[in-house]
Amino acid sequence: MSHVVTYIGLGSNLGDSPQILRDAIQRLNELGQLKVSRLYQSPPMGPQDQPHYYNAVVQLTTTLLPLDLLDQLQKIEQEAGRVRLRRWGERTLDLDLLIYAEQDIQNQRLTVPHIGLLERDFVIVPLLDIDPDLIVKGQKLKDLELVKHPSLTVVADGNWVEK
Ligand code: PH2
Ligand code: MG
Ligand code: MG
Repeated sequence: MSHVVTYIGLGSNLGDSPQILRDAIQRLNELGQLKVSRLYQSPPMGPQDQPHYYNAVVQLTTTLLPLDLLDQLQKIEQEAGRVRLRRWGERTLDLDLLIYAEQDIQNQRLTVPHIGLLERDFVIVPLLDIDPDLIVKGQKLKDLELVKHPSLTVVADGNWVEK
C-alpha cells in the first residue's frame, strides 16, 4: 500500500461549529497523517439567509483509495449528526475531498479536484496555509486573483485543534 497526499475541506454553519470541526479532525486523524490549516469564518456562498461558515482544510496522507476515503468522510459526516437543509445551504458538517494526489477522478460519486475549488476563497486560502506552492489544474493557487481580496477572516491560528 502506498501513501498518497490528499486534501479535505471542512465546513460547518449549524451547531457549535468550531467544536464540530475539531471532533471531525480527531476522527480524520485515525485515517492517516494530518496537517491542519488555520480556522476561518467566511460569508456564505449560495443562499445569503444562512449563518457564516466556519471553514478549514486538512492535508491527509493516507493509504485509503478514493472511494474508501469518501466512504469514511461520509461516515464522519453522519456521525456528526449531519443535517443539510438545502443545496448550498446550512449544514452541520461538510467534508469535501478536494484533492487526491495528482489524480483526476470523475465518476458518479466523486469529482476530484473538487468542482468549485478554484472559485472558493474559503478553500484556497486554507490550502495555502498548508502548502504555499500548491498547484491545482495547472494553476498556482497563490497567483489567483481572489487570494488577494479574500472575504474570509482568521478566527484561530495554528493550534486550534488537538490531534
Ligand atoms: N459550503 C457550502 C455552501 N456555501 N459557503 C462558505 N462560506 N463555506 C462553505 O463551506 C460553504 C458555503 C456547501 O457545501
Ligand atoms: Mg461543500
Ligand atoms: Mg460536500
